[in-house]
Amino acid sequence: MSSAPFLIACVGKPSAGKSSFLNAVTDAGAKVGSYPFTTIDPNYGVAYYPVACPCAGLGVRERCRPRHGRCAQGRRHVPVRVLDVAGLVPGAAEGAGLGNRFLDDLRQADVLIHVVDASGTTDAAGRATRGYDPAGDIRWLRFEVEAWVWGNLQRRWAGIVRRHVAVSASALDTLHAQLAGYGTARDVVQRALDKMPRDLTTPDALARWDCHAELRRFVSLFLDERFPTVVALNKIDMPDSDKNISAILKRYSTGVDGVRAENIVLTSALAECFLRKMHAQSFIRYETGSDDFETCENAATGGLKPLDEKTSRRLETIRDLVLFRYGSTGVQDAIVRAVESLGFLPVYPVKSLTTFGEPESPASGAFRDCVLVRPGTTVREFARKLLGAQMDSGYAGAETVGGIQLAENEVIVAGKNIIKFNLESK
Ligand SMILES: Nc1nc2c(ncn2[C@@H]2O[C@H](COP(=O)(O)OP(=O)(O)OP(=O)(O)O)[C@@H](O)[C@H]2O)c(=O)[nH]1
Ligand SMILES: [Mg+2]
Repeated sequence: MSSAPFLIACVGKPSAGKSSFLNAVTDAGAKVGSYPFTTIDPNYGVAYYPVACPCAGLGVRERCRPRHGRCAQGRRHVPVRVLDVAGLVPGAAEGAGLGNRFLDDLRQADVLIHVVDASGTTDAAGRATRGYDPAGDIRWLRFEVEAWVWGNLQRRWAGIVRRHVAVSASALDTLHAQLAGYGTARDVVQRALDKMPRDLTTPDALARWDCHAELRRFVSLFLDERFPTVVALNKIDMPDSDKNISAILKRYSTGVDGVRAENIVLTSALAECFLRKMHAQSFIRYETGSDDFETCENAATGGLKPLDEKTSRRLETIRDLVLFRYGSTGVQDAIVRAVESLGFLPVYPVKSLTTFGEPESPASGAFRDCVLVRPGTTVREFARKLLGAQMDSGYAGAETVGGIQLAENEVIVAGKNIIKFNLESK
């Protein structure tokens, strides 16, 4: 598959639990430490976005064989990449802490998960403390990301405007050229521009933009479009988290600082890591996202090892403080929100609409591929990603289930997301 898989970047202050979150949702095995800046070089892992697979409804569940990820009982786990970067501190855009080199690691991310330490036991620099109010962390982190993008533009703004005027470019062309380094599609810049007052986006208006006013305002709108943010209020297993969470949910109920209320999730990365480990060692039976686990004492089937008292107590605490109270460890919800906040859609390219796999050999498996595509992606854009140069030489149309033809400029939507491309045989 030529298209790069969806990329989620975990950001946050040191010791918020970014690496723990990565370990909770992937097999990355990143180093975790109770001191700031445990992570310096970024860590990558692969997590899974769960979605109902079309194999069940089309009666080919037994033959469903994803090339990447897996499908169990009609529930498909689509791989998404997760990146964990070094901690950010206030002033990072100006070089504080480990500086803005780490902001640069975010350039290719589709969406950010801001991991916040909700327990109030680490200060803004990630140092151990007590009674810290984490409510402000969401605001300053957003400010730093904004200052980073703005700073990159502002330093060159006079030259950018001079050239813009000299070649009589449109505001869209000029800004898109400048923001392409953030992996930005043209329509993302267009959507941000659409939110600016009309008279500020005419071709000659850019020359009148003040760096600290109009440009800054545009950068903020651009960030909302380019780096949507899911906030993971982490360490919900700790004593003071409850009251901090209530305060944050109240403050963000109307959506400010680039965060929408529905994009706030509650997590315990530590609990998830422990449950996964116990499951891997056959002490418990646990499925990510669920609200409970089985032990050898209450399991419906055998095969689980007995627990010692200490482990048993720790599991009981997780059950009480996390699973019963919040319904899950929340880490999977964070992945789901991250993918869905952008409205990404799973699309299944197939070679046959009868076998949903290879035309002549059903045994080779069905629904081998699933690609997450941006909302608004057209059949043509998807074909180009998938077929590359073949698109120019042999493209002969596209169709979906029921023999329905799809026009090249048609936007791909749910229900028409199993797509067969017809190619001219030479
Ligand atoms: N109680 C509790 N502790 C957690 C949780 N998640 C992480 N921690 C602890 O918080 C500390 C920091 O965790 P890391 O995952 O290393 O944090 P980080 O954000 O990657 O930190 P840096 O790499 O320094 O930026 C460790 O002691 C973790 O065990 C959680 O959900 N609950
Ligand atoms: Mg780390």
